[in-house]
Amino acid sequence: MSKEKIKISEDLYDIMPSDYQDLVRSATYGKEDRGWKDIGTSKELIEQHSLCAGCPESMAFRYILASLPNPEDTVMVGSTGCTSLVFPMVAVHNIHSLFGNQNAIASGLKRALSVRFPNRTKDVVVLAGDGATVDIGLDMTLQAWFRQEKFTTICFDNELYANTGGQESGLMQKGFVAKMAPVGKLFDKVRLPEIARESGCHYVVQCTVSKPSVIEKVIRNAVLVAREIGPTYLQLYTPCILEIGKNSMEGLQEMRDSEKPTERFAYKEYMSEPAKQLLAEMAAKDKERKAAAKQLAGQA
Ligand SMILES: Cc1ncc(C[n+]2csc(CCOP(=O)(O)OP(=O)(O)O)c2C)c(N)n1
Ligand code: SF4
Ligand SMILES: [Mg+2]
Repeated sequence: MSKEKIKISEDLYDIMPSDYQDLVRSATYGKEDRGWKDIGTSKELIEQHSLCAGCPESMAFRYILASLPNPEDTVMVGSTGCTSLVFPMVAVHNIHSLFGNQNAIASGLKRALSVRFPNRTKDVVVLAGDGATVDIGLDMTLQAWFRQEKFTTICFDNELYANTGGQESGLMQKGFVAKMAPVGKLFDKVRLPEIARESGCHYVVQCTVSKPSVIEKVIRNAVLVAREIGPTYLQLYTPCILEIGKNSMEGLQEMRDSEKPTERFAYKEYMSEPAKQLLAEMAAKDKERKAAAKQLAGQA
């Protein structure tokens, strides 16, 4: 594990923005117990990113990037939308795909990486909006799950097409009126977590990004299960504060309100039997490793 893969060429170092130099210098590559607690002393996302001030997608990006178990051997696949504008500013390899095609691209990428690097573990993680995942890309999303492709799909669910000004999406809640959808949504929110489970995903979680510790846990679980068993899916509520008329300080409260047990983003988790077994084995090994490290530190 090393930072080699994101190192800036010496010839170009002095002309790279200082922010970018900082991104490379402070990324927590190579750290075994990396996680959200590193945020503050580490850097995974340039501060001058392209999202609106206070957009919960930026928190979500930070928590996810800090929690990837193996960032130096991870490739993220993005799709058009507010999320895609952020990818040039992160310290993880990534590729952009045509809107909606992200799970097809990720399928080919994952297979190609296994052939090219047979002796290395390479993780692939898709990160796309609800429009890309559920509407225009639904066919590609489902087919990747049916084929049991071994990568994680993350949907930033802001319940509309934010980047193009607020059109209706399948994940929009019933009755919601958006700037470019004046009639109001006529149907309930599509139950994609349930569809994911029924389409072969081995680990599925729906939650908000209000708690970094929760995001760290679900990201690690989703990536490790995808690596060993098969497709996994995370649906994260990242409200578009611009569209729902909140100011930059109000995104967190919006998520807290929406994750109450009776609300539409109450925490929901599903694991297949093989996934349960794998995660239990991994937790036991992790406990052993930490106990051994503690003992060693005590002897020193
Ligand atoms: C093939 C194609 N179709 C349509 C568009 C226009 N387009 C760009 S972003 C977007 C909506 C994105 O919505 P979502 O996936 O929910 O992401 P968000 O912006 O909400 O994060 C659309 C329709 C495009 N760029 N390419
Ligand atoms: S338009 Fe909405 S989702 Fe996009 S960056 Fe702004 S607040 Fe975030
Ligand atoms: Mg969206």
